Parts: sequence; structure tokens; C-alpha cells
Amino acid sequence: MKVVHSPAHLGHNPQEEIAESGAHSPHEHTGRGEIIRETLAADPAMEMLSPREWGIDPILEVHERGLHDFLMNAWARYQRDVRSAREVVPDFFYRPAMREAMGSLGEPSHVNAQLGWWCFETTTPITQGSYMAARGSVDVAMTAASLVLGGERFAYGNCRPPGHHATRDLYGGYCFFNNAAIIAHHVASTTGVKVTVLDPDYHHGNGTQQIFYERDDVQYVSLHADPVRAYPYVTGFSDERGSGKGLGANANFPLARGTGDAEFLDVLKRAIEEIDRFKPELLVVSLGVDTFDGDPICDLRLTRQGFFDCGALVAGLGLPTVVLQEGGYALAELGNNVRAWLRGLEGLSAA
Ligand code: Q9C
Ligand code: ZN
Repeated sequence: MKVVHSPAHLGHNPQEEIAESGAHSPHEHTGRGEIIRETLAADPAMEMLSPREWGIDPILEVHERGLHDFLMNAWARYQRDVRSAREVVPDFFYRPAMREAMGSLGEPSHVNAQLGWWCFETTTPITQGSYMAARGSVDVAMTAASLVLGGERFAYGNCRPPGHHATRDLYGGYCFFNNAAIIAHHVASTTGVKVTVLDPDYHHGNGTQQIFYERDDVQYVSLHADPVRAYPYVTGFSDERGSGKGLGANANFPLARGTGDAEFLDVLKRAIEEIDRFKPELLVVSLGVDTFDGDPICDLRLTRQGFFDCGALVAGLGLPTVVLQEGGYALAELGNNVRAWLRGLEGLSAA
């Protein structure tokens, strides 16, 4: 399988994550991209490639220009207008209720206010190279998609930073640009084929769901921890089926704490039936392996063998498939879990 990787991800190098009312060493860090690269590069079944540059047009097809322009300039503006800071995090959030009965305001002009206008939480710091890393992640995704459009049955993009929490006009959840949504939209809008995004990351892909919620050309199907107990809390419920033309093209499968391989695979079979009914011609997988038993921030119980079996089950759809990296925070097993999933997909042996 062709594997696309870019060293640009190293530019997004947070050293802190503000979560649970404290500052901690970050779960989403450069080591994640590196361990996946090293593990896949050591497998003769994987062919490592660099991305080509796609520029900002594919990003602007999915995201507000204001979000892009803010991310491009935020770090430098913060140094100039607030203080010299290694990583930039909002300390103010725009809530429309603050102006209830007064009429709404547009984007504020101060960088500190803009942070809280474009970002929805505190765990996604902007470092000096974050914007170029996010651009590189989109380049990786677009290059993987172009390989599949060019005739490869499968391609994998080692995207970092991840993407599925980024909505049309918000970043957060370790995500800046929604890599999977960008390629799904690009393929659907340039070729006219129907695309499914299958998202087995532990967390609901609120951004991807939001971007396609009213569309019937891109289906979104997600397995994730039940939002009653898990981030992002406000989306991912099973009654969210899409709206307007998109009604029926969104499917959520919330999971109980402690869900293991057998039960996850059962639900994945139901998700695959949902995909079969939609009849897509291309599959994009938002591959999070934070469903792993040993993940430090999650509570599902999948094993390396379970990831292999998931890949094999998805291969049964018989679709050209672009797999993009989302989450996965158990560093020691991260590369092996991704490799197992990809080997299952490709019909190789588990070892
Ligand atoms: N106590 C992805 O997996 N919240 N994003 C962390 C830790 C943010 C996960 C809280 C989780 C975001 C792509
Ligand atoms: Zn996740």
C-alpha cells in the first residue's frame, strides 16, 4: 500500500495541553506522526511517498476563508499584540448569548477575541509551525486521494494534525483543517461520484458531520464513544440522521464504555450495511485508533488483532479506499495498531 507522509507535521509541536483544569504534557504531539512513519516504513508491504503541494483552494472549498486566514496569521499576531508565547491558546470564547437581545456582532478585531471566535476549546494550541503543519496534513490527504483516483485500490495518509473535529468555521479537538472532509468534498464535487466517510475514531467526528449534514452526495458514518460521557459531548447521538437533502445520509453508532473487539466488529457490520445502502463509489476512512485498550484518554477495549479484523471487514465493501490518520494516543502501540488495520484492509497476514 502507498503511504503518504510529510515532515511538515513536525512544525506543530505543542508542549502543553490545557485540559481538565490543568496544563499537562500533550497527548497529540510530534511523536505520534513519527512512530507511525517509522513502523510503516519498516514494513516492506508499505511504500513511502511524499505529498505534492495543493495550495489553499481545496481548504477554502470546505472552510470559511476567515478561519484559514486567522490560522495563517494568529501565532505572529499574538506575539505582536498580546505577548511572546510559545503556544497560543484562547482564554476568551465568543458566546452569542453574551449579546442576546442586542443583535449579533461579526468577527471581533483583537487577536485574543478572534481566538475565541474561531476555536471551541483549549486543547489545540497554535505553535509557530502549526499552520504549515495543518497545510501539510491537507497535502498528505489530497495526495492519498489522488493516488486512489489514479487507480490505486488503497492509499494511506499519515495526517497530523488530525482533522475530524474541525467544522466549517471552527478549530479544536487537536484539529485545524478537516482533512477527510476536504478530500471527500473534492472528489464528490470534481468527479460527481458519491463518497462515504467512515469514522471509527473513538471520538465523534463532529466537524465532518457538520460539513456534510445537509448534503446527499457525501455520507457520514461514525462509530464512537457515546457523547453522554465522551468528547465532543454535543454531537454523535443516534437520532442525528442528516437534514434536508441530507436526511438519511448521516449515521451515528454510539458505544458503551469498555466495548471490545467482538462488539465493535458487530457494530461495524451494521455501519457497513448502512454504507452499502448509500452505494458510494469511494470510501474515506477517518482512522482513529484511540479505541485501543491501552489508550490514555479513552475507554474502549480494542486490540491489535481487532484493528486487523476491522480493516479486513472494511475491505469487504470492495471500494477504492483512502485511509487518513485521526486519533490514537497510546504511543508504544500506535504504529503497530495502524499497521494492523492497514494490513487487514489490504488482505495481508496479521504479522
Ligand atoms: N482529558 C482526536 O482524537 N480532549 N481528538 C482531550 C483529555 C480533546 C481528540 C481531553 C480530545 C480530542 C482527533
Ligand atoms: Zn479521537
